[in-house]
Amino acid sequence: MRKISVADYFVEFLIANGVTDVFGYQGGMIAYIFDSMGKSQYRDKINYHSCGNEQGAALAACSYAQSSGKLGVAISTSGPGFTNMLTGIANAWFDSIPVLYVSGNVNTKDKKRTSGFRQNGFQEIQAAEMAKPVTKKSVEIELYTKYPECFDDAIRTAMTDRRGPVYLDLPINVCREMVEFDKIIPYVQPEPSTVDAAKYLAEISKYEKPVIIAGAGIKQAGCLKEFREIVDILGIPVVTTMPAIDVLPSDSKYMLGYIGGTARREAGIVLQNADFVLSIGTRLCSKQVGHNMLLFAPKTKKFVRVDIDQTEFERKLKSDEIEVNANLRTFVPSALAYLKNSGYHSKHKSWADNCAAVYELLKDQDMTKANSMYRDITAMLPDDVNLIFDVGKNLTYATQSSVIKDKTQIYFSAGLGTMGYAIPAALGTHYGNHKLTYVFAGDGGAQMNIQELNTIVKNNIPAKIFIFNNKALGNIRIFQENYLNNHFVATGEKEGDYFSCDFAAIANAYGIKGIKLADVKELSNYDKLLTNDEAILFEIEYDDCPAGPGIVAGGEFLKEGTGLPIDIINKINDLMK
Ligand SMILES: Cc1ncc(C[n+]2csc(CCOP(=O)(O)OP(=O)(O)O)c2C)c(N)n1
Ligand SMILES: [Mg+2]
Repeated sequence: MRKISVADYFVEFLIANGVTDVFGYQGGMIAYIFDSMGKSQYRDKINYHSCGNEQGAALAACSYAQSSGKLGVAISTSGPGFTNMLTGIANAWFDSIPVLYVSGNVNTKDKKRTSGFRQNGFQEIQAAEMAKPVTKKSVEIELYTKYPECFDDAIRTAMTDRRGPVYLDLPINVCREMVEFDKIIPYVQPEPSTVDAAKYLAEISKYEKPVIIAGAGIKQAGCLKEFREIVDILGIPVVTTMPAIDVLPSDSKYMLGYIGGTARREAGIVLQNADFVLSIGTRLCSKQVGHNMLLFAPKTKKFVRVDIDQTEFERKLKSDEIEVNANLRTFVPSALAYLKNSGYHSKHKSWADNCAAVYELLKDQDMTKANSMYRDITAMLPDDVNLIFDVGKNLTYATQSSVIKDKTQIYFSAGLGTMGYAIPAALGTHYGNHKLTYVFAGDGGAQMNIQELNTIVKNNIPAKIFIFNNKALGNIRIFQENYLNNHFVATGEKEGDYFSCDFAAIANAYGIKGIKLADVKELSNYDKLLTNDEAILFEIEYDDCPAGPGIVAGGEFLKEGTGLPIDIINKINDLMK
């Protein structure tokens, strides 16, 4: 039997579970945990990363988990430390990311509990209650809680089934308690129950225009390689959701881009003509499917939805949809085994070729200057890197036009859509998979967690950061154009009530080389800086431009929006017949 403090036990528990990185920020109520991580016996087994703000730490833990496949961990003090962290917790919740969030709290005897007054202990806050709606489990640890079981349950909950965050409220006196134990047994992922995918796959050959809708769950389940094999064997077009544009490289002949409100046209056109849809690894939120289900994939005769989370079927997309509640960790291998064992031969070459031809026809349509910038920059980047996007019109350009190479992975705040995600997320991907990370953000989003530039430079992280400075909250200006009669309030520097800044100068102040680019072509002068081991920030000032085609999900993708030449419309109509 060994006997150590709860704080030491917590650190040993993380180490036993393969956690090598913890993101956080100091404070009195979390000082015992930092103290333990700093002890010589743990120092070479676990790294703590002091961020500039708990929100940065909480978001870094998200991209760490996504890029490593491991549990993310972020820690903070009570009160404001916890409230700063809450945005990251919500991000992990909506994007199904397994992160353990821990914040300190006042002594258990000083908690206000159910009393009517606002606060008893200094910086006390009812964190567990606040975290409850955005976590799989939120636990207020009490004195004499069975601490080892509590930590085991936390990791199991975060990592099993549909993944997501767990929050632990860890009062300061609990950290000082002692735990007696023999050995820490690490969490082992249980095998999900098996599913027979054959009967759903066998259906495909009965239809003429089948399409796969692929979501980010494919990446989370770790079955990207098998998914790509399935696509090759089936030989049918794939449309993705916005967070899943990297499930196939951009140059795959089956890749048609993503669907939804900020998408380009090609995926929407193809989906509107599909007679069979297999949707896997996505909950298909309203941003992707629109609000009128009759307009979503309207010609579909069979719609198969595979989702790990039974509760998602409460939102019916089609009254006769086939609902398959399955973990892709078993569904995808089962589907692949069926295709291989049955010697499946694709019967859809001409349909797939026609869809690829639509893609080709539209490739240079709806391209704004900003779209071209994203296409040109990402084309210059090596394969097998991390691309992190922020939120705003810049995200639309990024997902519409980035060149995604074979092994490149993308990250952004999808469900929560939190500006300020991208810069701290570079910390997470760096420690998560040690691949080169490229950050793309707008001026508004970049300012929201700009303090993490300091964390990046002080930790010698070779993040390559691009700030697209249109001196405006461009995304909101679209809203003002469409719904508020061009009444631009608090969205543009030119109106004098929104303020951008000199990002290159700020980078220099933090100790990162900051370079202003008048034109993306100038990047070729800096090609070494794009791949070397130092951080760099490029600021690109440009005039705010539209984000085409501007068709809401469920709209008429061929006809609406910024408009297409009539000969292209006719050719596409012929191809989709
Ligand atoms: C934390 C947060 N606050 C506000 C918003 C609302 N919002 C969405 S996009 C956007 C504008 C983003 O501006 P910028 O980062 O400059 O990007 P741009 O649209 O100009 O490319 C705003 C304010 C948000 N998504 N997240
Ligand atoms: Mg902007």
